[in-house]
Amino acid sequence: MSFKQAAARAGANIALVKYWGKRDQRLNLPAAGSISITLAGLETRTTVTPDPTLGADEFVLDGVEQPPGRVGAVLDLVRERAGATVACRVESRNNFPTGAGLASSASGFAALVVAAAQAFGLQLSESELSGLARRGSGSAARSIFGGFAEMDPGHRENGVDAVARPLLSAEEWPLEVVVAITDSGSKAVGSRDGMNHTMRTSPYYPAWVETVAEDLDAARSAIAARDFEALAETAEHSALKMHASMLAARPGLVYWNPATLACLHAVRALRSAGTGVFFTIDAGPQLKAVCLPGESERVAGLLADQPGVSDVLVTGLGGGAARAAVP
Ligand code: 2P0
Repeated sequence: MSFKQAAARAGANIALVKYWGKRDQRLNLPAAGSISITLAGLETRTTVTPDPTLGADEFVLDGVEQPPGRVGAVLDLVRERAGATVACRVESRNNFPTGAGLASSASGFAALVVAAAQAFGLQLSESELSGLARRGSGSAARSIFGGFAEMDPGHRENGVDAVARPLLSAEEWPLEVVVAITDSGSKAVGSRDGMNHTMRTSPYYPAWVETVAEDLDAARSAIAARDFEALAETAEHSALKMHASMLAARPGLVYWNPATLACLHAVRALRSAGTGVFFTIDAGPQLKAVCLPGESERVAGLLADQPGVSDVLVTGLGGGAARAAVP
């Protein structure tokens, strides 16, 4: 069995039609599909070093040793395919704050599977990489692809059809993204716990799951037609509907803070006044504003002025997960 050190990079992604809930916990199969954009400027770089002298996997995130947890579980899947048993050291760096609703697990697991597959000499299709990334984190399946990507929930019990696919490249519709940072600390309830709590206790969860398919159809059509207004309407609806399902959980999950809400109203006012921008909010307090090309500077200026906003990040859409030079 041959193995070698390998590295990869992957961009974070932001869902425009949200993923919130699972149909299978063990295989991490989503209850419904989702559609996202992959970002250029927020990325994870990961190096996988197989090392026969290690007794167990090691995982270092942003210079801090972590329990290998799900990283080790995904490495097990890669090793199983490769017929290997050697332990690995995994070193990962995010160029954005970890754990604050900026989906570091998405870019993290996408980069991990690309690097690990290469480290163990596996030639995997993007679809296979997407399925492997999903086992680490559902949203990571989408970060294998650049631009606009759609996650299919699949129907098979073994989950082989629960993978993402590309819809449109970044170059074909180069939207811009402004992230308003309203709190850079780690979130109180992680996505996985939050979605499981919502599934168990929210009376609105069944309605959420039942209505995702129509949002996917609308978003897919809007993306194909480059219809920004239609995409804006669908994406804001999906985000607010997801948060409504969380708010109705017991106890309710409230990821927003006053600055999140100030940004939401600012974005709505801008769009009413003719600027091509819409908001989305994930399982954290940051607000993400998606803009037509050329609008992000103005949007960033306005969001930076909202009370409680500590920073704004401006970026565009980027490519899919890819091998990188070993640092
Ligand atoms: C999304 N989020 O579609 C949604 C919106 C957060 C809010 O995907 O349990 O960390 O690892 O599959 O991928 C976050 O969920 O959850 C997420 P797991 P993940 O982007």
